[in-house]
Amino acid sequence: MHTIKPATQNSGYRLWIGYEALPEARLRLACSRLLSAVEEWLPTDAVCTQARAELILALRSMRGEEALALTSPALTFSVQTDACDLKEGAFVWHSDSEQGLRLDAGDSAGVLYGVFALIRHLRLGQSLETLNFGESPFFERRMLNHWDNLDATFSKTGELVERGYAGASLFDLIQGTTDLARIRDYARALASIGLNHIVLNNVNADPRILESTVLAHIVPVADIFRAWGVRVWVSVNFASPMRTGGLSTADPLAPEVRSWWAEKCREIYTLIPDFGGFLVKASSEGEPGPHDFGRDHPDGANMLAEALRPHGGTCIWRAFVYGKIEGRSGHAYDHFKPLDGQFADNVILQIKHGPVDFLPNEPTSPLFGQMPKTHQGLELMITQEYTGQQIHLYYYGPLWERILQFDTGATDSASPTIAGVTRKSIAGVPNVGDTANWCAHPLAQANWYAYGRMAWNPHLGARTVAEEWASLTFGPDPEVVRVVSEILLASPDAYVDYIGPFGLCMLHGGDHFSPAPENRRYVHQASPEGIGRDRTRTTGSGDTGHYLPPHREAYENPATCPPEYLLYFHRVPLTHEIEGSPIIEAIRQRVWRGADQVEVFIRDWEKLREKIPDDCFAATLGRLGRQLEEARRWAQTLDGFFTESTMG
Ligand code: GCV
Repeated sequence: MHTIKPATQNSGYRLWIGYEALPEARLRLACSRLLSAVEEWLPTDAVCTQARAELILALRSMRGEEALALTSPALTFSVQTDACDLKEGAFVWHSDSEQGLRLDAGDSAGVLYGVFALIRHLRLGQSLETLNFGESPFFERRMLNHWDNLDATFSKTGELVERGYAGASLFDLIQGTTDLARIRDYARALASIGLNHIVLNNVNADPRILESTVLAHIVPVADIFRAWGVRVWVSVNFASPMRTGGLSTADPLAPEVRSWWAEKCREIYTLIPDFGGFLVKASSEGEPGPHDFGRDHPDGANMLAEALRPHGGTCIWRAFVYGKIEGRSGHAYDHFKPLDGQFADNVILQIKHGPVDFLPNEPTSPLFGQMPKTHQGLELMITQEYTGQQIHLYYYGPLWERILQFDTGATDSASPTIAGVTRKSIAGVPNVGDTANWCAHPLAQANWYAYGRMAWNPHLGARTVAEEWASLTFGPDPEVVRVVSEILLASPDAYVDYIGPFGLCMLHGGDHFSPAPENRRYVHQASPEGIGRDRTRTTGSGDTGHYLPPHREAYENPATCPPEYLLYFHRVPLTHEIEGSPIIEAIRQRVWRGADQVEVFIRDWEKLREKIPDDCFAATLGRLGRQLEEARRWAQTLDGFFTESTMG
């Protein structure tokens, strides 16, 4: 099988939806036979119009140049958009090689997703004759939460996109000069992987987002997203009634505050009738919130929910709160669990995957599954704040697979996995910016793709998704698919090995990138007597007790605690054996093993020189080279630091 090597600059702009002629003649023929029937389809709304245009674009490209249509009769094609037994976004393809294809969907979005699925199946080499299949999205809201600042004046971290590593924001909502052509390409990419909600601005929210001029600038952006089945949201600043509304308070129980929000919602929904709602970070990391007025989280969330309710909107309230930094892992649990049952029905409590933050080497948050009377949502990072900032390669698929399928132990839920208890909503902080190839690191696109695919179907598995992405992005050459997906799949373990094995998390400096284990001694407590943080019930902070059985018992005992969380939950003596060596020796072996693995990635990537577009090949190689330097720096630092700190 051959791969055509496109030599275009910025080949990464096309993402996984740059269609080439299909390699197999029978598939090219099938595309050709279908095309004329699809051209006759007369859609009745904007979303189906996009679906039709996408299918025509794909069929024309995939059939290649030959006039194959001349040799075979055309197929028929029909679409039903109101199949009443199908839920929102769901679809079923019925195919008959003699006759043609029929697409049944629950709504227009289902038609669009059905079209993208058909194209994907054909590009992955499946034939039309076997295309009798249906799909239904798992999560109701499959969201992106942009952390884009309106401009640099509000940026706390000095970044236009907070924790963004791929250039500036795609939006310009203050001046209203957003590049709408690029937004169209962005919206198309989101639809191609089933994403259906987007929050445009940072949760550290600039109050100006609710000013009328800014709302007017959101309208054309929302119009584009709507045509691709994506609903727009904004993050709001809890003190907006004071900061932009001229009121003297933002107390959620004050009548004038409630009226202000109700009026603001009326204004928004007049402009954007399908507006999704508000995302809120409140009483967290210095952001204003109900606590400033002597109230609690439900008072704040329910007040916003009430203003949104008449319009069908939702309030997503974040559970990311912490008090004293050392007690951070237990804070959200202690605070929110007692509030179960107090949130309105159109509030979703959005919980980060980890109890500390988005760390790749911490356990899952114990809050999941423990608030049965509250809608819970899952928050993930696609951007790589703690996973190498798009300089290092870190494929999130394996971590997300583990999180989504983690059985919380909740006995009152029919589906007690984290995915099961957060079905209402999944959110990812995106890794894109205005850089030409979207994500800066060419292989970081795999994370964006994986997020959408796993939000659609959390049972897909990291390997399947990596292989799909590699094939759709670089073509079906088996060597390319194998090498790329093996590198992706090995990347998270390699990274965690050199930045903090066995649950040694947060060893980075304030930049969240470089090693600085001396900064937070409380997380590792390395000394000649031992290493690790005691979070047990018997002798430590008690965090193990936050989990439901069987995890509560498993985490409590070093013998049954999963090795990847050992030093997160336990302080062990230096003689503690793991992987056949005393703990410090095992740490040393792991950090160097991780760094060495990056050399393997480079050697493997080199094998693809002739098969990957030049710009993508070179950019990836450059980033892997930089990663190797950084990985060795990590290994050197941790090896030296832990050796020294534990010497008697
Ligand atoms: C948006 C971490 C990040 C902050 C982020 C915060 C949050 O602390 O470093 O940049 O702020 O999480 O999730 O609110």
